[in-house]
This record gives sequence, structure tokens and C-alpha cells, in this order.
Amino acid sequence: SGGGCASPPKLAKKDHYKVGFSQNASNNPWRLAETASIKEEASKRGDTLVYTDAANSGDKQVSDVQSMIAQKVDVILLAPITEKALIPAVLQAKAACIPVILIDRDVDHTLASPNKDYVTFIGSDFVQQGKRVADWMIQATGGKAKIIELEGTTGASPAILRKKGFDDEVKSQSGMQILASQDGDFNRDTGRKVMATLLQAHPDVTVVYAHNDEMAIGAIAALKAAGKHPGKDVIVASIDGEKDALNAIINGEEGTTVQSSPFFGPVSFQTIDQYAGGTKLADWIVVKDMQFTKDNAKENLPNSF
Ligand code: GYE
Repeated sequence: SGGGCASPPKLAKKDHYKVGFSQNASNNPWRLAETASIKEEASKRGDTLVYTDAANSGDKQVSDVQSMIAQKVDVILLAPITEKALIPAVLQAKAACIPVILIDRDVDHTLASPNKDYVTFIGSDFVQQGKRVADWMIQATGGKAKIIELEGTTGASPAILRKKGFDDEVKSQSGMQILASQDGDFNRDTGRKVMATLLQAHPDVTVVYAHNDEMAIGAIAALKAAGKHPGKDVIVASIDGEKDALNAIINGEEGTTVQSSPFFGPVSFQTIDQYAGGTKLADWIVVKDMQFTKDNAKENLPNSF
């Protein structure tokens, strides 16, 4: 226990809360959908939202949380850019007796713990997402593949765990080989550039696994620019369930995307209510995800982002 409050700090029940939401970036459809979901739920409830966008900077995100502490918000929803960068901010909020709920990305558990330094982590099972892509890939290729992997932002929990889930499953297949695995920063244009470079060293690639849809869309552009036919000579798969990826599935250029739901508004505010009501929360509140293929992409287009 620290300072003058419980560990994690308690949240007093109120009709309306002043909620901080620290977003790590807003340069892609997934982030925009998440922010819209949080804002919509806050306004539905008449809660005040203090919103910040760290623009992909860990340092800015730390100072964003510090400014929320200075503004004495009741509770902080934090989407930490990497597992380590936000540890000081989590501990400072705790010292200021403000509870933190992590959403969409986790922190390093050796440096901060749920039900102690922060309340809980709400988010997807990233290992399972990677494994689901690998299992689909094993089916689609008959277990024979030369793979290029485009990783999410180095040090971000979904990048670490989506790699683990996929790579561990692929290791069980003697006919599958990862030719190269490189950081594409969860970003479309970085994904395109990294793919273009890796293609020169590995023209024999048959599968691209991207840790998010944005990088997969970038990789499809790079493949086409190099005279390849995504969906025919190279199979592409990724994670998120964006509109652009569903359209790529519909037009045959992408094989599958495992959903990573960005709709955090309802679950985050329900969790705030439960916590204020004294419910003991699980260390991890697992978000359930769908998977999209040519069989269901079209019907899910209207709910995509
Ligand atoms: O998959 C990706 C975004 O943290 C789960 O971050 C999230 C991931 C999402 O940049 O597109």
C-alpha cells in the first residue's frame, strides 16, 4: 500500500464522473473507432471526458497522464503505447489516489500489477489472435509456407503477444518457415515500405502475416508494386477487422482478419461502475473477438470501422 489511499485507489460512487482517457495515437481507423466509442459512452452517461492524444509518443503520453492527475480526474482510462513507457505514469496516478484502468494494451506485469498498481486490464487475447491467424494459415496452405511477418510497434503488448501466438503455432509445422519478421509500427505506410524492402531479399515469400490490418493493406500495395498477386501467389492475413481489410477480403486480395474489437466505450464505463460499486474485478477483462473471411466479410461491413 502507498500514500494515503488503498492499493489500487478506491473510486467513490458518483452520478457523474470526470474520466480521463489517454489515447496513444489517432492516425488510423482503429484508434479513431476506439476514441469515438469512449466519447459516445461518456456523453450518453453525462460524464465529463478529459481526452488526450499522445500522437505516438511515450513521453507525451506520460505528461498527458500527469496533466490528468493535476486536473484531479476521478479515474483514468489509459491505452499505453508500450508495455514499459507508461509505468511511471501509472505509479504517479496511484500515488495521487486516482485509479487507472488499462484499456486495449497492457503494461509489463513485472513493473506494475493489476488489482494493485492499477485496477484491471480490459482487452483482447492477443496470443489467441496470433494463434487463430496461424491456424487459418495452416488450413489455407496445407502447412507449407514461406512467411514474412510485419510486427506492431516494438514493445507494445499486442505486438509482443501476437508474435508469440503466431510463431509458437507455426513452429509445430515443419513445412512452414518465417523468412523475416520486422517492425512496421502498426502503420500502413511503414508496413508498405518494410514489405517492399523485405520482398527484395525474399522474393519467394508465399504468406504475409501482419499484426494489424493497416500494415496488411500497406503490404498488399507493396506486393502489387512488385508484380505479385496478393490472394493468388501470396496469401495475406492480419488482425483488427477494419473496413479496408474486409473490402480486401471481399475483392480477394486478403485471406482473413481476426477481429480486435476497438469498441471499448460500453465495457470501460461498466467497469468504472462496477469498481465504484465495490465489485472485486478480475486482473484481466477479456474482450471477445470475431474472425472475418470471405464467408462473412460482406455481412459485417456495416459494423466495421
Ligand atoms: O490492433 C492496432 C492498434 O492496441 C489492440 O493497436 C490495439 C492495436 C490494434 O494500433 O491496430
